[in-house]
Amino acid sequence: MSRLVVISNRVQQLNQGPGGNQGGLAVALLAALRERGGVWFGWSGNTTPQFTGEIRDESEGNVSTATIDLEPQDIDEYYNGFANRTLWPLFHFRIDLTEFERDFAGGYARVNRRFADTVKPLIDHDDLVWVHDYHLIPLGEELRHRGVANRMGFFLHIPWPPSELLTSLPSHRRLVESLFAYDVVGFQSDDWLDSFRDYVVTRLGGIEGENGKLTVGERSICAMVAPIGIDTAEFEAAAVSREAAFARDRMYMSATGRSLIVGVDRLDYSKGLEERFLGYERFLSQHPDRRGLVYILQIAPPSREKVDTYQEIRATLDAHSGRINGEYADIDWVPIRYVNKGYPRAELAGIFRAARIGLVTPLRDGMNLVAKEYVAAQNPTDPGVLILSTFAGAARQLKDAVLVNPYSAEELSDAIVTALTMPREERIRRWEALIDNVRREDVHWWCDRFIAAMERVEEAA
Ligand code: ADQ
Repeated sequence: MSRLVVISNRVQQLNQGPGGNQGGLAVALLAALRERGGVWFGWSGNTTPQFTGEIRDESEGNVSTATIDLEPQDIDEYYNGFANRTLWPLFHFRIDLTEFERDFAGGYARVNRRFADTVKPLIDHDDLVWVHDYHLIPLGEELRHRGVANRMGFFLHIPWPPSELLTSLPSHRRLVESLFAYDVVGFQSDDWLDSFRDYVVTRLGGIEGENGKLTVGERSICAMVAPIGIDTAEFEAAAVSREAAFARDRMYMSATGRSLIVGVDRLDYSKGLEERFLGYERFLSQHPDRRGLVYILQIAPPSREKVDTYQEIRATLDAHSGRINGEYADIDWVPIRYVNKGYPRAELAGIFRAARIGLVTPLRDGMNLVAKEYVAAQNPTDPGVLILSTFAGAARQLKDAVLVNPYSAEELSDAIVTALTMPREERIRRWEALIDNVRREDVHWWCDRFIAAMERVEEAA
């Protein structure tokens, strides 16, 4: 069995122990690494005044992590620049927020070269190399230039934009061509793969073959859909743990007899938080009889705070929650509890289980794992209702959720009423269909599916 080399912007540290707070992705990748042996390589999160390429490694059995420090300029141009001011907004269809700076593109190329230079000596002849996400699209090509002939795959965790949007990126052609250095390129849903295929065929003159094969000039890739899942068994267990029960009781005691609506998202404009607050406000204004009987708990830990648009969305949400609470709160009831911090996974699972409604309404999302976590945490005999945006990759799998257009305050308001009044039998029926998918297509299934596709590739040259 070939070893695995995982490369991503950030690396999950080993040795987290049982009290650790690993997400499902880290759990699955570490499980695959332990099964095969291998290395996980990426940026340490630290800066250094002068890039040296020095690798810090840590190992545990047959698995190691290897990290490098980057210069402040790298972080400005590559991470806060091209990755999060250019690609992230553009790939989430927010051309209005996309910044096009040559310095960003230059820094992005430089950091990808730095990654390639430093990781290359860690790759053995027969290793499978699996690169993750938009930070590292050109890495495969940089590795090929350095003579790496291994089987290589790339997985995009975020959406792939329609060609009309992508072509607004000055370097769009080079970026897409560089993906042809990989052997396998994976997307979260059919929608994103369709957009990618459209670009390749209509703009690059690529040719479609069987089983996802796409050919441009001399190079062929296998382009596939591999929807990511969660570690469902782990999350289901977390939802009935002592920590979860404690969190659930805290929620119940603080709001006896009121229905909890929960939202948990990184504070990011792609998550549709502003529209969610406005939809909830519409619900409060249209249904005076229901005021006081429900409340929203919105948990939104800040992210990417160096990027201006993230400071702006934070200020906007502060303003909306303050205004809505000011307008509707009473001496014994607050309609929105808005919390800007992270919680341990078991507590989160308990909060999900206490919630009558899970509100997952991104404007655009590659997949969205919170939707799946909400489903996994429910009580099978009295499950809550998932309200899910049709623009999340997860909506392709979770068809039995109450699907909404998150831009429409009226639809959101109606969906809340539908969920609050849904009979128990219907809740159970929908939940059973949802959990069936969340269990079957979990994160281990996803990982195995992608690795199997890489294994099917004949060794390059
Ligand atoms: P994200 O945009 O980060 O991921 P998501 O899929 O929802 O979005 O994952 C977020 C994770 O962080 C979830 O596991 C959630 O429980 C956790 N989390 C969020 N807020 C938290 C809090 N306050 N406390 C503790 N944990 C919290 C990107 C893409 C997604 C894609 C994933 C995986 O944008 O579309 O689903 O990668 O591929």
